Amino acid sequence: MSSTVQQPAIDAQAVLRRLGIEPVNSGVCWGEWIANPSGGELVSHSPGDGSELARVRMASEAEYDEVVAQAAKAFEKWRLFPAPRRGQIVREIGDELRACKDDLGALVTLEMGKILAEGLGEVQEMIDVADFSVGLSRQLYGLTMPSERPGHRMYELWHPLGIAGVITAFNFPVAVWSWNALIAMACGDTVLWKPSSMTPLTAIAVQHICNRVLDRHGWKGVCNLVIGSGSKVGERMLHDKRVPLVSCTGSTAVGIHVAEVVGERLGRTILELGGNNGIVAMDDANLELLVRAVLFAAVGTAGQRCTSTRRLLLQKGIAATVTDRLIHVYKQVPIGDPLDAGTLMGPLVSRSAVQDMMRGLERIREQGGEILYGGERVDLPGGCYVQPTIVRARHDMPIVREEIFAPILYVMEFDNLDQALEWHNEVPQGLSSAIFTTNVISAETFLSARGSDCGIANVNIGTSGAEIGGAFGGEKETGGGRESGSDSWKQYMRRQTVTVNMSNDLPLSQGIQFHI
Ligand code: UN1
Repeated sequence: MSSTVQQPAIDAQAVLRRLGIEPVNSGVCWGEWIANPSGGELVSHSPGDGSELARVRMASEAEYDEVVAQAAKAFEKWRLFPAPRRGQIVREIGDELRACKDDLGALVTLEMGKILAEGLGEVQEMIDVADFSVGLSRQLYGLTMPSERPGHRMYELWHPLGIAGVITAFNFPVAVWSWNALIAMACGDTVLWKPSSMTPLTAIAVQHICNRVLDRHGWKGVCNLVIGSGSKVGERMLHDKRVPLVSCTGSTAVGIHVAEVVGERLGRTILELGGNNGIVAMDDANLELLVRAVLFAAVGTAGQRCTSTRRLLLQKGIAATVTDRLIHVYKQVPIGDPLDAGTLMGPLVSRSAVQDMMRGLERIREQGGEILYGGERVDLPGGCYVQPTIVRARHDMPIVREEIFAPILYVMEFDNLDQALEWHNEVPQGLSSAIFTTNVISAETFLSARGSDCGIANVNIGTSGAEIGGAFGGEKETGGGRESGSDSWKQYMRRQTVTVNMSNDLPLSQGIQFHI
């Protein structure tokens, strides 16, 4: 391990300025920023060095209501604006994102702590979603189906749904908004965003970008921002019948609450909750690829992706070699300022995240886990740095079933694929998974109905770093939601099944006769 303390290559103040961030900002906007909102003040700190970046005035319940009223009003018109023209507006948002990719990527790094390469990757993910969404705006296809009745025609129409509520987490502070918002916009919905209180500035920067584009076209109330406390603004959104869909990324505990409250009013939810992702590595795996993939998936984003690899199941023939190689590479991971191009692992998001990791490690030790590498804090400015950690674990340690949002990798040794599948699937979460093998039978078994039970299953690729074109999400306690690519768009629309009678008769379906 080498620790680096260097002057950041990027001027944080200049980045903030270029993105429209002031020392004190309104966090409430419906196209117009609400001046000096009254829901209290939030201070955004950089986990990279603990410094204050800026302050944000949060929404009170009354200001939340004002924004929702504007979003509802805008929906009345936006839903009638032709979808391909909505797509053009999304395209311009994509262009603006391209133009400010460096700054927005740097702000993600400054505010959340992921390394710059990953901050830039996150903005690229938004650009990719924008491109996808532009195409989608001309492809909101419904099926047609043959009617069983003579002289009848059946087909389905997809209509805009309403206001899409989007609750995002700190770890992907802008990409996850784009998965929802840019698709929802093409679908004709207006969007109400409640970002994590840990990353308000990235949200404000994105709102400025959207405002710029929407203003040019005379639209207000299409993209809306309400930064506020979960207990006030978040709860109000969950209970709000004007918001027919709430898409929430967060912990399983939060997701259960969202499902209960929104479900009670029969609103829709899209839930993207905890992951506890495993890689199964067979004796015949390409070990070069495996070690590189584990490094990115377990150490990348300091283990704070919902797709991070947390469990590495090694077949016994390669277990010792792979474990040794991993310890060797873990020792060389440069930890330090996430803005520094040489850094591979930045800080955790906050000091309380460091405490959670340390408490987790105590429980791991109590349950018989053996720390093979890491497990310590790293003394760098801000106090949010830790070592990436490898633990020799047993699959039946209770803590292995939990998601600890930190760079802790459990290594376990198995005998055969059947045992590996059993262990792989026995955790309550079901987001992402992978197998490393050069044997087609092992690979196909992993992908079969008795294989991985996750929403994402990869072969010879780690568990993180999914492309936007597929549907993203997982099963079991991950919540069942799907976002971003494939046909995820359907959740942001309402389906109308249409039957048209072009005859002069009234035949009934199922052959029913009903005459006087
Ligand atoms: C998340 O961690 O919430 O697949 C999202 C990935 C990224 C998205 C992660 N494309 O790792």
